[in-house]
Amino acid sequence: MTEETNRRRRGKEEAPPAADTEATLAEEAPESAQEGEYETEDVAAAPAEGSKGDFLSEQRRRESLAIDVTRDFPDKYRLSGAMEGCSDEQKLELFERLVKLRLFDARMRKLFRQGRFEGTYYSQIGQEACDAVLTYQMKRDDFVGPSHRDLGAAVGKGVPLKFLTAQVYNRVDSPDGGRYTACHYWHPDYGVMQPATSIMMNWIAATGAAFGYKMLGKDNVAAAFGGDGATAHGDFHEGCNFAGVHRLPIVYVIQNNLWAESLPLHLTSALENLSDRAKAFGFPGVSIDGNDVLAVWNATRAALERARSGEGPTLIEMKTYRWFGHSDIDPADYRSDDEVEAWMAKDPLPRFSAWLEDEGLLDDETLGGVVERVEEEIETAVDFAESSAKPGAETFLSEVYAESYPGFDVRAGR
Ligand SMILES: Cc1ncc(C[n+]2csc(CCOP(=O)(O)OP(=O)(O)O)c2C)c(N)n1
Ligand SMILES: [Mg+2]
Repeated sequence: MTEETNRRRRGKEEAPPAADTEATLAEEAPESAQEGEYETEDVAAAPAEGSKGDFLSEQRRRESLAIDVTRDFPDKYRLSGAMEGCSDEQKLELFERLVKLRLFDARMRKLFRQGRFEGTYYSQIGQEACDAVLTYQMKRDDFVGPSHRDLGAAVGKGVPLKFLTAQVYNRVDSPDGGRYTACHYWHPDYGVMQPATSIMMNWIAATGAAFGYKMLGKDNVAAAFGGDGATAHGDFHEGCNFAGVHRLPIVYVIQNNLWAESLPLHLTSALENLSDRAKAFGFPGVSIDGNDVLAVWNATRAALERARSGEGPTLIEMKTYRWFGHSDIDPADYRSDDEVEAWMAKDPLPRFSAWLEDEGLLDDETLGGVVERVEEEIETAVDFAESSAKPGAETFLSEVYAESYPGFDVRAGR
């Protein structure tokens, strides 16, 4: 670390960061694993250059940095200012949700490498502030339309981790009964819809929910989340246009992480600020640092108030970055190491924790309590998911058709 790095915590140099957390997150193969069946630390013990071992050790390096939520960062990214209308209790509760997102994500990444669940895993690490800070402020019966990288949308709104873990594992205790792609997080009781595989379906659904609220005269609001790449999809434009015409109670969030799978932003849009797109729809657009919790809080709070008071939609572009591949089957070698490192230095969690320390709200003891509670919830959630059954083939068409399909016995599956 250079001189410009701030050092905030006593004994930081001596003590390895978040040692307890790392110990708990150590990769343990399940008891049932045959030798060689699951990844172990040995895979990366002596990597040859350019080998798979090299790649895995780099993944692990990033993961151990990610879970050190009070690590040092360049002074230029230090936060200052206020969180409008946010109580001290709320600031700490929000911090705990962000830590939960980070540690859960790191844990799921390891469990995926161990083969504990199938398919793939879409990591949100680096982008947590963009969705959780908004949905944390919503009422439980408000509507959230998340996308495929929006673990935070559900956790911010209070969905317990056990349901989300069962979703990743495709088990019957998932709200979808274990019949859908991993990381498409939702829970109907918390007003969070399940993202569809087709990008921006959620944008349209949230717009429809906002239209419904307006027609029924309710004071609810909706929020929709999408990526930079998704703003080139027709549904983005149709949804925004409709919301502008009818001044709907909705907050639209673009999480601009510079890439859509391997497609760079400059091949998606010629704009520098994607919030400029709002001009075409007749409502305000704003671009902010999506890794600055204070900026995200203040912008989303204002947009939610605007929506709830009947003034109409807002489009917020949050500039952010995913630390890992599009999903965990993507090595993301289309990005440069320098680009990744530059964004890792802007990690939203250490920036927010340093601000909380400056405000006198966070100390080592408080942090220890947060990490302990979060780790306990994660482990309980993993146990819950792993002991939940896999769905049987007979459930394949359950809840697909409202009534039986002509010529087909839905219950019998034939
Ligand atoms: C209509 C549609 N087209 C393509 C895909 C495949 N797909 C899934 S995610 C994705 C990239 C989305 O990029 P972006 O909107 O920037 O979100 P990010 O993954 O970066 O969070 C693509 C192309 C899809 N699911 N639906
Ligand atoms: Mg993107």
